[in-house]
Amino acid sequence: MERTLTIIKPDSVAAGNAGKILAHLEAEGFQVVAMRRLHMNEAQARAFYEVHKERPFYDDLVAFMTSGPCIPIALERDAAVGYLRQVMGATNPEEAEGGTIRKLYATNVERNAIHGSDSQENAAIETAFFFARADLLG
Ligand code: 3AN
Repeated sequence: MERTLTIIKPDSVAAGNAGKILAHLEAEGFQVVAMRRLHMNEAQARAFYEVHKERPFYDDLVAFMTSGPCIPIALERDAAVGYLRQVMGATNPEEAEGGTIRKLYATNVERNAIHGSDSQENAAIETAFFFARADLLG
């Protein structure tokens, strides 16, 4: 079994899509290991997206991610990292395949419904950002 990290982003929570997205993930074989709701502050959002700090969209991304509560979830499944990327769809929903979460629920390239870790290494780093070791045991 492999683990990855998703975030149901503020656009999805505000639109009332969190439950539908979680049901979609469960139907795709993901199990919830740990889950929480939080409204990120600016320092948290800047730190989470630090890899993008030189990108032109960084400040807007931080503003969006702090605009309301989000739901980080540690997920488990065979080949979880790659499979979540597949189920999630392309960053830009216009380019996402039919049936993917972003095709179904994203608004645009920024307000794109969910996050998914892009490697096993980043999954471990991002999971540790939101959850304590004790949350992840068992
Ligand atoms: P992904 O979420 O598909 O891994 P990343 O890691 O390249 O994509 O981007 C992280 C987040 O930054 C995206 N989920 C999206 O909210 C935002 N983002 C990415 N590219 C753009 C862009 N060109 N314009 C605005 N926001 C963007």
